[in-house]
Amino acid sequence: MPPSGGFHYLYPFVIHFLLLGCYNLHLSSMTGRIIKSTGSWYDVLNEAGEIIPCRIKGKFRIKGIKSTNPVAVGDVVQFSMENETNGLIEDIQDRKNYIIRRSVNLSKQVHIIASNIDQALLVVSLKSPPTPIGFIDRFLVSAEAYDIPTLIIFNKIDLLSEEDHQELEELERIYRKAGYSTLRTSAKQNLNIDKLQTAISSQTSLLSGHSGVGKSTLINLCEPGLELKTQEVSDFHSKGQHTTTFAEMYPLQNGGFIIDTPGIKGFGLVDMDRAEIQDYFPDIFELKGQCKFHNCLHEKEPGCAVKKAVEEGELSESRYNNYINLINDDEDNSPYRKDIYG
Ligand SMILES: Nc1nc2c(ncn2[C@@H]2O[C@H](COP(=O)(O)OP(=O)(O)OP(=O)(O)O)[C@@H](O)[C@H]2O)c(=O)[nH]1
Ligand SMILES: [Mg+2]
Ligand SMILES: [Zn+2]
Repeated sequence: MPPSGGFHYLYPFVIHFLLLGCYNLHLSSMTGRIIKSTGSWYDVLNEAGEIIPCRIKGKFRIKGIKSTNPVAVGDVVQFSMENETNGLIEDIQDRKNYIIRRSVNLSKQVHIIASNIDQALLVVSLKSPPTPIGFIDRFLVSAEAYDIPTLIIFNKIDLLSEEDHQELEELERIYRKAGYSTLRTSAKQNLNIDKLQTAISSQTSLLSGHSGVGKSTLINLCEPGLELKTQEVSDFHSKGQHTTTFAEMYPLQNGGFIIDTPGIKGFGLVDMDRAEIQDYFPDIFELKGQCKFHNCLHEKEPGCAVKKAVEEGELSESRYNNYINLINDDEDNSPYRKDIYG
């Protein structure tokens, strides 16, 4: 006779509740957010702050886009428990926005880097490695197309010579004039990390930029507990690898999320009409109403207010030239179109 024998009449009820519990596990749908995706498994952060490894139930088709990944970091999903530890993703809530790149080999397919983003932080370094200005404009066009505000972070300020500083000031002037906020940082000297912390607080922010510009290093400084892997630029160049290998979202202690991504080399514009591209250059968009022709593409048309602004030094030549490069982008031959991680 067990010491608690007096309660044996409760056993059928206990078993009944246990069974009911398991039954409910299958039936009740919960809401969570995808914070990591590794092949066929997804980490879902539930409303209680727990991480539940989940698989996908069936196939998802996303209206309008053919993507290589059906579920992306940042997605809000409905899921149910398939057993005590693992869940099944049943549905994806409509995405507020998303940022995509063309997939490496399948030119018609895209890869969703992340979704439901409040802001993008484009990390740029003028040195070690230098970020081409064409890449900055291409990224900004994509973010504008999805209505994602972008803060441009010039990192590795400690490496700049006096001459480099002049170039930096020129870039800051160009992008501020186009309506973007910019921030100078040095992870090495702890410069403006407090400002970066303020900028990311209570927001879902996506960090993007070339490999080695310091994305993971900056996140580690903003949120010290994370200890993300980082690597010397010379080390990964010799190995031809980037350090962060897939996008992952981290909850911040003071609210909000930060998404670290692998460095991208090219950034293909997806499904954009030639005539539409100017709308994603705020500094060109502002002038287009003053052109003689309403359908002016600002190439060789007479009475073009955009070209006049370039001649008068009101619009930067680099922004204009990058715009012209984008509208004349040859889908098959452009190096950017191949969009290789690097
Ligand atoms: N001098 C200097 N070095 C920096 C700074 N920020 C980062 N680094 C160094 O740059 C190297 C690359 O930094 P990571 O944070 O790994 O770069 P990443 O952008 O995350 O690279 P991927 O994950 O490959 O995309 C590391 O050795 C960092 O210590 C900085 O402000 N100044
Ligand atoms: Mg990294
Ligand atoms: Zn024009």
